[in-house]
Amino acid sequence: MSNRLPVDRVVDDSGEASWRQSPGGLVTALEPVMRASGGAWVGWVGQPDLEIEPFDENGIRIIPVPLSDSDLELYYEGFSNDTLWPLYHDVIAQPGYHRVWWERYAVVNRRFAEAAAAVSEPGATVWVQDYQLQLVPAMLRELRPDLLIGFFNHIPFPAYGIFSQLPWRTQIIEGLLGADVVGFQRVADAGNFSRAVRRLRGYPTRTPYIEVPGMGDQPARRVIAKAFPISIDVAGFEELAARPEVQERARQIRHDLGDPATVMLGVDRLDYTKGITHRLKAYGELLAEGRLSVEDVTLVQIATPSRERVESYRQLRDEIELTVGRINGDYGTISHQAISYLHHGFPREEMAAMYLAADVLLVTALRDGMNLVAKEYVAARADEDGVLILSEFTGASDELRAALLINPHDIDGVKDAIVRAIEMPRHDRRKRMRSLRKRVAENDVSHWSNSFLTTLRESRGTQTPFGGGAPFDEGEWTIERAPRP
Ligand code: GDG
Repeated sequence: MSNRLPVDRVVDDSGEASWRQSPGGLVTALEPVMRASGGAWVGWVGQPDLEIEPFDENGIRIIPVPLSDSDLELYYEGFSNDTLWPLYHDVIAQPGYHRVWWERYAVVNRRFAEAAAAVSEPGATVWVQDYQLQLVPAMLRELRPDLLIGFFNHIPFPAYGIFSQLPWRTQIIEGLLGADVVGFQRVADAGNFSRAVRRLRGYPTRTPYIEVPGMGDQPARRVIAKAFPISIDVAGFEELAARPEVQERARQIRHDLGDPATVMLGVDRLDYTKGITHRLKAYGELLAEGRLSVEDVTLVQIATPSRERVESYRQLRDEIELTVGRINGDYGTISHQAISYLHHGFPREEMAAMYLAADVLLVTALRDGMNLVAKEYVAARADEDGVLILSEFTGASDELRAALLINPHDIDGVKDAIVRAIEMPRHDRRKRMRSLRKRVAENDVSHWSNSFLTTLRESRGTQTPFGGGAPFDEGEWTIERAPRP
C-alpha cells in the first residue's frame, strides 16, 4: 500500500485511457515480489474524484482508493505535505497545525485501511509505505488482527524535541505501533521513534524491540523498529548507463555546454529540503571571488516540478529562479552560461546521460531520508570517475563515506569542497568512486525489500517478555518513567 499506485493513467488523443507503470525505485523493487506472491497494490490513482474498479495490470491486482479534491487539499497537500513533511525534516519550514487537516488525514487513512482489509487473504502480509499512511497499521490491525503488517517510513523520523510539537503525536505513535515491523532509513530515525514511544507511552524498549502491553482483547505484542536503508536497482542503472546511445548522449551534452573543463550537476525535486539555494549561494560566491570562472565550469541544475499547489513551494521556485537569473546575469558571457537551469522532468535515459556527463554531483540536502540521486550517480559511473559532494544530513551519507561530505549550512565548507572536487587528481577520484561503487553494489533495492520482508516474516510468533511471560533479560530494557500525556 502506498499513497500513489504504481501505475499512471494516461489518456491518448482519441480519449482512450490506459495504464503505464510509473517510474521509480519502489515500483521496480516491489513489482517482482508482488507478481510472485499474487499480491495486490492499494493506492490512489493520481487524479481526484476518479472512482475506478479494481483491475489487473502486468500481473498485479490494482485496488484504487478514490480521493476527492478536498481530500487532496486537506489530507495530502495539507497534513502530509505541509505538516508532516516540514516537521519530519527538522522544521526547515514552519509546519501548519490545523485540526481540519488532521481530521481528514485520519478519515483517508481509514479508507486505505478498509480497502486493504477487504482484499487481504487470511494471514496475509500487508506492507504500508510512507508518512501519508501512518495511522493505517493500527486501524488495519483492529479490523484484521490476523494480518502481518509492516510499515516503512521513506523520510526521516525527527528527534523527540521536534516530534513533540505535533498536537497528534500520541495518535501517530499508536498508529505506527499497529505494525509488526516499523522500518526507517537510518539507525538514528529508528532510535528517535523508540524514544518517542518511551516518552509518550512509557513502553519498554530494547533495540530493536518495543514491548506493547496487551489492552482489552488485544494481546501484548513485540514490535520491531529498525533501519533498512533503501537503495536503487543497481544492475538496471548500470545497464542503462552502459548503453552506447546513452554514452554518446553524455558526450553531446558536454559539447552542447561548450565542452567546459568541469560540468557540475544537481538533480532534485524542487523542494526546500534539498538545499538548492545553499548550493547556488556557494557557487555564486566562488564566481564572485574569481575562484571559479564560467570559462571553465558550468552548473546544470535540474529542478523537477513538485507540489506546485502548495504556497511554500511556489515561493521557493521564485527564490531559486531569481537567484539563478542573478548569477547568470552577473557572471555569464555570450558563449558561457554559469547555470543551465531546467525546471522539468526527463526520461531515465537522459538522467543517466547527465550523470555520465557530470564531473561533480552536488547533493546539498538540509535533511533527506536517503537521497537516491547520489546512489544513481555512483551506479552510473562504471568508469570510476566523477566526484560526489554529499550532505551529511542525507541517509545516504551513512553508507557513502567516501564522498566529500559537507554541512550545507556551512557555505565556506561547501565552497572549499567544490574547489577540492574540481581539482581532485584522477587517482583520488578513482579511489573514492571505487569505494562508493562497492557500497552501492552491496545493497541494492531488492536486498532492501527482501531484508524488510524477511524481518517481517520472522517477527511473527516472537514472544513478549512483559505480556506473555516468556524469558527475557531484565536489565537491558529501557523504560522511561515520563508522565503520560
Ligand atoms: C523520498 C525521500 C528517499 C528526479 N527527477 C527526475 C527523476 N528523478 C528521480 C531520481 C530519483 C528520484 O526521482 C528522487 O529520489 P530522491 O531519493 O532523491 O528524493 P525524493 O523524491 O525526495 O524521495 C528520499 C526516497 O523517498 C526513497 O525512499 O531517498 O529521501 O525524500 O530516483 O532519479 N527521474 C526521471 N526524470 C526526472 O526528471 N526519470
